[in-house]
Amino acid sequence: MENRLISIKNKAVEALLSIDQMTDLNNLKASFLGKKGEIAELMMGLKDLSNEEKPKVGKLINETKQVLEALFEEKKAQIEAKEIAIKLEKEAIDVTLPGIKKEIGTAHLLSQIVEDLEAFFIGLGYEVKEGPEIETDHYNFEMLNLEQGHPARAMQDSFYIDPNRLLRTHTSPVQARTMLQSEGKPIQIICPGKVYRRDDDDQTHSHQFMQVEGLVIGKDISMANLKGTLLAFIKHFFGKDREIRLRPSYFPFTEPSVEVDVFSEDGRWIEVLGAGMVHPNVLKMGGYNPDEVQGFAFGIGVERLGILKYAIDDIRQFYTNDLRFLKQFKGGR
Ligand code: FA5
Repeated sequence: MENRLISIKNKAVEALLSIDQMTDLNNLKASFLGKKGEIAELMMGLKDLSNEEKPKVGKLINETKQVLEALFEEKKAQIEAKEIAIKLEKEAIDVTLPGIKKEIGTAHLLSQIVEDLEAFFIGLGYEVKEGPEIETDHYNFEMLNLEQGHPARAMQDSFYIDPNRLLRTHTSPVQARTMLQSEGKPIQIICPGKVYRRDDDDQTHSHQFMQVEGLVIGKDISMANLKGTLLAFIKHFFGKDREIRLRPSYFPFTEPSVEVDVFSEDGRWIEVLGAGMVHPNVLKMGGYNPDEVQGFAFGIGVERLGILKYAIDDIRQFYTNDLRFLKQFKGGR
């Protein structure tokens, strides 16, 4: 019997060496220590022994049973420890790993310039207005003293959708719309937005670009008010005393008219805006009496301002979405 018990013990030790899963352990334990296991089987055999042998053999079996139970407990603890270690490793967060950085974009340079202009003019008491990009011939030209067949229409070669509608060639139609809405009351507005022309693209021209229109109407408005406003704006925008010049010019909707050039870093005069005193015909069409009120107006080319301020070599840089270009301008919102 003793040999039998030793061999059971050895068998268990050997079997335990080869497993590392809890389910295998439970099965193995049942085959040795379960109700129908080897130990139970030996216990059953006790009844056939003599009264003298019974306690002796019973004791031996019990001892073996206890050894086996201890072995199984030990293995169970080992497997549990291993399972916890695996779980911990899987769920571990390495706080020293670099994080995932979210890149935060910035407003496009053109938007930054427009926002700067808006802030400046709002500070002077102006309101910001908007108008449609698809305009009627009526507002884009006729209300601005450019009737059908007027030779000056050729100055703004246009994209027509049908004989009456076109992509607006300038932001000036918002002047006419605002005058009609204001019903003779004083006006002080700016209007930023996109405009379109059949201009050939080059370093300083684009077929689509941005303007900021300005219109002031009231009593005793003079050319001196226009000049003072433009000089204050240019000083604000460039942050220093840039050299500028006002050139006499012609627009059908202003009289007298000027164009304003700013001296660039590479020694060129670059035209940034057109302006003038609102033509009496335009005032009349807008519902104002030119004998009682006067007005000045201007139309600023937004890209041209950017080109001058940041020494940008080509207007097309604004539209090609090259991040290397855009990332240089991280101001704004
Ligand atoms: C006008 O568009 C007039 N409506 C401006 C105006 C408003 C005059 C109110 C008087 C009173 P002009 O065509 O010159 O004018 O354009 C105004 C500005 O837009 C120019 O000075 C220039 O800065 C810019 N600009 C004109 N054409 C282009 C173009 N193709 N690409 C980029 N900028 C342009």
